[in-house]
Amino acid sequence: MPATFKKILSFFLLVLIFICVKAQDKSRKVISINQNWHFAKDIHKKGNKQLKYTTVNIPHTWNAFDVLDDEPGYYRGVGYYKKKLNLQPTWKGKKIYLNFGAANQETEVYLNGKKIGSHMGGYTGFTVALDGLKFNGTDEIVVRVDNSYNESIPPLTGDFTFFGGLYRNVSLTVVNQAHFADQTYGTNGVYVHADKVSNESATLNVNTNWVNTSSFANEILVTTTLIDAKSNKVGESKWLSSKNPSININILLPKIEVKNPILWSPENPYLYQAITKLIDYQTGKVLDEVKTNLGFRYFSFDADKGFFLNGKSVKLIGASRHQDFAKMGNAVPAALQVKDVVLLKEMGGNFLRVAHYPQDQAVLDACDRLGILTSVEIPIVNEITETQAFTNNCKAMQLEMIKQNYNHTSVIIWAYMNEVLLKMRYGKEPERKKVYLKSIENLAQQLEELTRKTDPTRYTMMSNHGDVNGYMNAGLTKIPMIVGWNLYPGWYGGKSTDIGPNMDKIHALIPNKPMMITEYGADVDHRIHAENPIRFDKSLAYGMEYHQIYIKDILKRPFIAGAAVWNLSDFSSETRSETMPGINNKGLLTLDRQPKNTYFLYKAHFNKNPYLKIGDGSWKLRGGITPKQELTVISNLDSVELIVNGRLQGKKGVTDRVVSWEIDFKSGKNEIEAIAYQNGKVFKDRSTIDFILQPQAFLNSSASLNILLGSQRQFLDDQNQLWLPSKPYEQNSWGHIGGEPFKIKNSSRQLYGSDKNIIGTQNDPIYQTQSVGLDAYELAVPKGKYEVTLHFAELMGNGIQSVLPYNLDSLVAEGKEVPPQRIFDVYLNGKQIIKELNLAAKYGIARSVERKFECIVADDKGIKLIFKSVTGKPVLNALQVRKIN
Ligand code: GCB
Repeated sequence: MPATFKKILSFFLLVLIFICVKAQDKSRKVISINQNWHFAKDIHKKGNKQLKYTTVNIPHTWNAFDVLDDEPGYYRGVGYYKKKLNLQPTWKGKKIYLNFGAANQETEVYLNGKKIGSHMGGYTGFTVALDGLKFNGTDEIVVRVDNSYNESIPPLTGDFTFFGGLYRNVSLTVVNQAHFADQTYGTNGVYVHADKVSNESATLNVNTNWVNTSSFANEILVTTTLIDAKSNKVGESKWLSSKNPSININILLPKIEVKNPILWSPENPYLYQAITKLIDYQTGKVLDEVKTNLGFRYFSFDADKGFFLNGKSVKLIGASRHQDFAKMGNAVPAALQVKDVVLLKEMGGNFLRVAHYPQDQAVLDACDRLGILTSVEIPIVNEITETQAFTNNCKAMQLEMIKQNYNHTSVIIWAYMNEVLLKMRYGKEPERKKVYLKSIENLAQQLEELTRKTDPTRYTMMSNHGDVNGYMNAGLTKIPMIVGWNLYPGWYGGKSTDIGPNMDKIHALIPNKPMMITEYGADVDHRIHAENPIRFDKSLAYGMEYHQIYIKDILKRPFIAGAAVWNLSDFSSETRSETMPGINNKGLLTLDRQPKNTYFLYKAHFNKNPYLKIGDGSWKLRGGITPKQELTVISNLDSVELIVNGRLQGKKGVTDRVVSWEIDFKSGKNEIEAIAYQNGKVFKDRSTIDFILQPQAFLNSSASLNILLGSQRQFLDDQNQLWLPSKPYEQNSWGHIGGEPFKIKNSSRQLYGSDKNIIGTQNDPIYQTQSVGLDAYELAVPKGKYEVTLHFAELMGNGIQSVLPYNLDSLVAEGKEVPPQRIFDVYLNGKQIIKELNLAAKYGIARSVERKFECIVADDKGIKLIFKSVTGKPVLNALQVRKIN
């Protein structure tokens, strides 16, 4: 080995030793134990004896994959995790805690076969003391987690998947016997908050809880040093105990006064740090040390003028967030969770509704760091159980939420009920219903009091659905300090333009209460496009229209303190059907966090930097029967020039951040460039879009055609095949003859096709629309050999899921559909290819059926499919024609 290399190596070794010694010196160690657990599902619910264990790493959920299949439902039961602990001999005599970021939803913890702790509720952290360790290499922990329904634990129901498992980090904390802790709430026991904050001064309060498990006899000194972002000391506070301090101590340190604090805000999320130490006064030895980041800010809500931060009016704009991610369920590494906050920040958002439950500490850490204000809530969703056990669990959760997130500067609101009148119980028993409503009011009142008492520095909030009178009559709008409204006109009911007038009405009815729109949104399936968007088509274009209207109306009204889009990203909701079964598509981002056009729209509105984006840039494969189609550019610049395939389309002014051109696409690749100028700077965006021009008289040698019947949308399927809407037949062209688009009314809602989960396919939109009662399908094609594929699914009748699972305008959906009475034959160029097809009887309701045929066209009569009824009306959902020779 060359001498210089040796030198470098020994230098690094020295550094490593130094780092290790430093780490060992630390009075408090937190050691991740996420790796190498043994896991087994208790599918027989018989205990863990005959279970088959596999090795997993945490975060882990046992539902990551069973929600991906086509069948609705997922495993809700027991799972066991076990692990041998790797304990360092130097930890003997120390206090060791086992920390869980969360486990969904009931947990029991065993050490060497003995139960040492338990926890109820899936979304808050908890800590178990590891007392009685043997330190002989055999210490083993077993964690039993159960995500079954439990009527005592919220959420009882909800539009999201209750993934089970140890889905947040698990760690050990090793501390001296005298240490900071507030074990009841799973925190380190140090709580900081600032008051009397202004530009000139601020007061920092540090409340410490510490335990002295081995009855440490010396006096103990507790200190907090406040440092700024450059590590300059800004203030200090000290407290000295008497000798023989007691076992549990709660001490509020003398206040720290700070002069001219740099205030925390979305523009400047400036963080200080409080370093709090527990010191042996005699020896000076630091027994424990906890570091807490904090910012100084003051804020208020006003019923007429909205939200104020540090004395300035600020409109809260952002989104709600669920914690799951594509193919991971809720077991998502912290880095990905932080990325969500970064995406929200880049969008120009300043607000995150952490919904419908507390989330990973990494999320709020990121909000503190990036300047995103937040509200956090416990998961009382849709309904309650009127029992003491349920009430107790709600209160315990509320306390855990507040204590565990207390130090986050970003938090300004604690919330506790979401649409609690949505699943109204006892609808047909008025007297019993009154009692139920009273129970809800009581629970709300108790949670409100508990919250205000535990944390008087923040606001409280409850989020209601659109039944304004219902909430007022139930006394619920009086209780919280802010009322949040989840409003969906233009989606579940009404028109998008109703949002402004609706809010005016609510403000007039409850004039003294600050309010926010805590939810609004429309399903947008990123695979679906429409030239003439309509409600429920799930197209990007409809989502754009919807959000444009809402943004305008929200910005116009100062009394709307803030608004949070539902949702930042698509999320798992196993009970949903619709175009992507199991997923709620209201995200601005997809489940794997790809931005949709709606995200770009928010970015153009709220990110102050110059911005230009070809909105339809991600629609990389599109088509139509004419080359003329609209192309949208999203920008916050005044005007934009568009160049298509080298030809300037002219410059246009931008209105409400959007500008569109009708352009002539050519078949094949189209090079698109958008250009804008501001203050001598040039901004550009480019995109290449493949266009399939589907001529009226089609079919050259390589052509193929994928057609949706009863639909007006374009669909890009998972195999990247483009499906275009059918059209009525014209001579020398192609199209359907006869038939009506399938339509079903779900209560007062006219759905787009069907919302049923189509079994046997991931490309549900191919089957969710159909032509009913069609006579024929004709295609004028040149001579040759063709493959003709017919796609069917019976859409009528009660299949797996026949109604919208979520019923926000409290309309009772019709549960029953008339069972189909339909049998039909199909002929291809005169030859019978399908005889007496009875989809319902043969395949069941809502199951995809694909039938492929070949035909040779020898004359110039083309392809003709004839549909003949035996009983009822024939149907066809989609059709593919491909020239194979
Ligand atoms: C709501 C609920 C939320 C749902 C959302 C929707 O009002 O609070 O949990 O996911 O509507 O998309 O229907």
